[in-house]
Amino acid sequence: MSDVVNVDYSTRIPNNVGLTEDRQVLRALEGWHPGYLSWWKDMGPEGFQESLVYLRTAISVDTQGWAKFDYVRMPDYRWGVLLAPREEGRKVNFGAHLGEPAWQEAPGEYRAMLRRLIVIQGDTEPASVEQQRHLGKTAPSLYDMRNLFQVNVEEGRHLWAMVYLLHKYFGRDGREEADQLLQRRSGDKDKPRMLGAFNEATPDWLSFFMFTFFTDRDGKMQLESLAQSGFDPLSRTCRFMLTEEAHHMFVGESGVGRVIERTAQAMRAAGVEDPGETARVRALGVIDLPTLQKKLNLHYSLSLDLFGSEVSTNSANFFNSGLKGRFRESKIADDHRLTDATYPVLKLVDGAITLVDEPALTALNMRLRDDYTQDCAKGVERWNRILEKSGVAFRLRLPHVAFNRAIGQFSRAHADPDGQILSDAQWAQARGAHLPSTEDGDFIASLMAAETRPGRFASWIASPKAGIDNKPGDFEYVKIENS
Ligand code: BYC
Repeated sequence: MSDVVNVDYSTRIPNNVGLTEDRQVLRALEGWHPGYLSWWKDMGPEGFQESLVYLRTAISVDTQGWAKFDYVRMPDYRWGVLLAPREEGRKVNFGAHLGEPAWQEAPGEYRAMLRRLIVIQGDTEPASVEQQRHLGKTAPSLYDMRNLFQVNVEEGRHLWAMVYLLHKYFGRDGREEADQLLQRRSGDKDKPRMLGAFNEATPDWLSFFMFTFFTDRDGKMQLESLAQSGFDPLSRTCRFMLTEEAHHMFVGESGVGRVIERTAQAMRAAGVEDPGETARVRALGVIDLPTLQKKLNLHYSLSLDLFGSEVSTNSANFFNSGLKGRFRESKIADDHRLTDATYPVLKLVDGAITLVDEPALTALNMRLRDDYTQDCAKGVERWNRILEKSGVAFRLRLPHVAFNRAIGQFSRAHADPDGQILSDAQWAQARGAHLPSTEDGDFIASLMAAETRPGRFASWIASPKAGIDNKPGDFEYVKIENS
């Protein structure tokens, strides 16, 4: 464990924001660091804190520095403050301030709104670490264990990224918010994390892979939108976070893909043709495809809730004020003000799901959610190609956006995965067919036994196509005996 009293912070925190000369912020971060480490110890990965993990550490944002691989004990990981390089002459690219120089300080009139956006983004990062803290003990391989820990330390770094902005640009209330980010806890009754999906459990590795596919992808969409921000330090921070985020989604997509591949292999080898014969498939020690679909339904619908209400004045204000743009705003060919534009929004009208044109400004959450759905659909297609190649007669699909929602238009109704509105009684009956039941969870849990021999994988998941950092198949990604 590092000696937090005598840490040389100017070298300890890799940064490209001139921390050594910025005494005030350096002191604020020094003050925050012990609390962070104690949070990491209490709420970070359970066990393995003294193990040597083959991790990628970002020490600068250039191609040489952003992916340095080496063995590191997680508490000694160098959580850096790294922003994408400043673009000379960058402007506000959308909203009422379109064309004005981007802000290098928090704009006074939007300070509270901006702080809230940063705090919400910051809150999700430690939340996901808390949700995943038990998983190390049941890792299906050292390769997967290493990927879990990589995701965890980087979510920690993303928290640092937001805390830096709070300390640097928001003075005393920023410091208070930074402290509170270490106080809330995922799933806690009294001090929950801010957004719904971040208070759900991540009970097993299939959930972890689904989470990194679906929920980290919400992260990607939100970060892409914040990367457009007229508040330049937020934009630069998010741009660099996105480079790390790509690996998280790779972990999710390839993780689920490997589960599918293994199930298909086992079914073929045993001559099981009907994917609906779940008992026979489960007896092979793999996860049956209908259960996989249920997990997908759950994680997709929880992640849709993270986009907020379809029609939202908050989202209009975020955009108008130049703080949060659309997905890849600068590549969209329109006026970037949206004062007269409309956007079709799916709404519940007289009990029926109907497309209604709404002012584009208030429909920005819906638009981002649509972009997200398209991005998810491409991944699902790639999963289905694995099934197709294996000759298994089953296809995964995204459920309708009205399915299982707790936020927005459809939180007031029940719908099945096809978007048929159901009565309470119909939903009570149908629920078990579309969402994981306790029994499904118990079955998955029964497969979750750790496989810690280098190069070996649990029965329910195929090996990856390539190692991390081009390492060979039997590479010891985590040296557990060091614990
Ligand atoms: N749960 O106008 P509304 C990531 C609240 S993930 C609970 O509908 P708005 C990551 C909302 O706060 C990306 N509450 O929505 C992934 C508001 O409360 P107040 C995280 C919710 O504000 C994996 C009220 O309901 N980043 O990075 O337009 C691992 C009415 O809100 C929820 C961001 O989200 C919910 N699901 O949009 C690690 C970006 N949804 O103000 C990391 C920053 C809404 O009335 N956040 N509410 O008290 C935002 O842009 C927006 O706040 C939201 C909501 C898109 C979240």
